[in-house]
Amino acid sequence: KLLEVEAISEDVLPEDGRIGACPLVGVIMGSHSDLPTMQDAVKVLKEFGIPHEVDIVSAHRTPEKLMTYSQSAAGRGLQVIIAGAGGAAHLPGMVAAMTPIPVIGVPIKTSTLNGQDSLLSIVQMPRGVPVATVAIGNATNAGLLAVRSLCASRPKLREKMEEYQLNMKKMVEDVSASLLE
Ligand code: RP5
Repeated sequence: KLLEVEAISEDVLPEDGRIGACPLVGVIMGSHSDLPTMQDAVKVLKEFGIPHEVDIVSAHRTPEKLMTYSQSAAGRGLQVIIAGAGGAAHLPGMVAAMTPIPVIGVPIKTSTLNGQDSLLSIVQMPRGVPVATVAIGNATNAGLLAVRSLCASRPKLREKMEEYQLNMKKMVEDVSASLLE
């Protein structure tokens, strides 16, 4: 079963502690075949202790579910949706059309056009209906972007993100130093 709700970490609670144990981020994808890519977003959310849910929602194969999911997302407490799709990748855009919360689109790499089809389908949204599109296959950045968007009202989470960035910087510096040895 793909739908999962992780336990809430105290780090992600806003100052007033309003939010209960409901997922803050929804990770959805057009097909089970997108899961290996989308797992990277889930991994980031787990690392930062963000309560999240994962599900398959297809714009073309399960249109009714797409509508129910998108229209109920904000009311259920979701604050960001990460949507991955490949080929004629209409899922992120259609979700964005039916929810007021931010949608991050992940273009899935395809075998025929290397994901350029997915990228263009997701990124070329009309004015008024934004989808924040990450690079082809880069679900890690989608996860990080979701965490960053939750940081504004969560100081402890912001600290964790700053720590993540410092670690990354240190790793690059260490590699540079080892090259000079
Ligand atoms: C899209 O079609 C999915 O997002 C997936 O990337 C692609 C192929 O789906 P499958 O035929 O592998 O289920 O809707």
